[in-house]
Amino acid sequence: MTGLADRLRAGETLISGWTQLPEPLVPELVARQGFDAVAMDMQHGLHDVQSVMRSISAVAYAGKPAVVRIAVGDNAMASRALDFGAEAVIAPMINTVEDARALVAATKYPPLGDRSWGPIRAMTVLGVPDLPTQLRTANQATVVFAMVETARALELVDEILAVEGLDGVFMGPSDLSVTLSGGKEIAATADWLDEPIRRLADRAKVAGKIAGAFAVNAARARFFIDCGYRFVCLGADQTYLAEGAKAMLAAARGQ
Ligand code: 3PY
Ligand code: MG
Repeated sequence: MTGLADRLRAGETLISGWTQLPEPLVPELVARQGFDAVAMDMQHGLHDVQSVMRSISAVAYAGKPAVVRIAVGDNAMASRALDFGAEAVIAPMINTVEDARALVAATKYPPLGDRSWGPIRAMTVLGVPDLPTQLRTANQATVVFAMVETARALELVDEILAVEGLDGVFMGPSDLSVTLSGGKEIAATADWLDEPIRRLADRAKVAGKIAGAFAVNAARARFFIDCGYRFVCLGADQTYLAEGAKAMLAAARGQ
């Protein structure tokens, strides 16, 4: 199986599932529904270190790459997620060049960063044959996304994109709506976000980096893809469950 990084670097557009429930059977089930990858959310989701470690294995068992969104500033966890076998890390609220540099330092081996050595579990999950291969390939085989989801980050987008070793930026439309409206609105699908959303994809393209985004629904996923986003995370496990249950029940009631 070609890895997530290779597919994204080759220019493919991928749609990932998103999970928040701290139970490895859920990401495995999501992985088997045809998504290109599955993300575990440690920022707003209920995942913890144990559930992420076990979920990465469950997603690998389903033949898909695992992605982890860490909590704000938790670069130690970013490094651990890669050591557990995650192929990509999404870091929220990257608002300064220093935030982006610290993220790269934790997630890339020298000379790009200071990632500490200890990848035995990752090598087992990903089938890396030996230590020299891991050292030679890991920086290129892992994708590190900085979330650009605030007014502050948008102002610095070119500088953040220029940080060496950072593979891409990732749009968080909810936080963007809250910060751009000065705390007056939460509106992940509002029309007035379209311009900054398009701008982020355009700036990433100019910088030669990958643009990712979180889509609250399928229509929004289509919009992000049309804007040039190539790693789109769609919905979340709690929504899949709730909407599937409601639709099935309504159909059974003839509604
Ligand atoms: C946002 O929309 O702010 C996100 O972080 C998506 O998960
Ligand atoms: Mg956010």
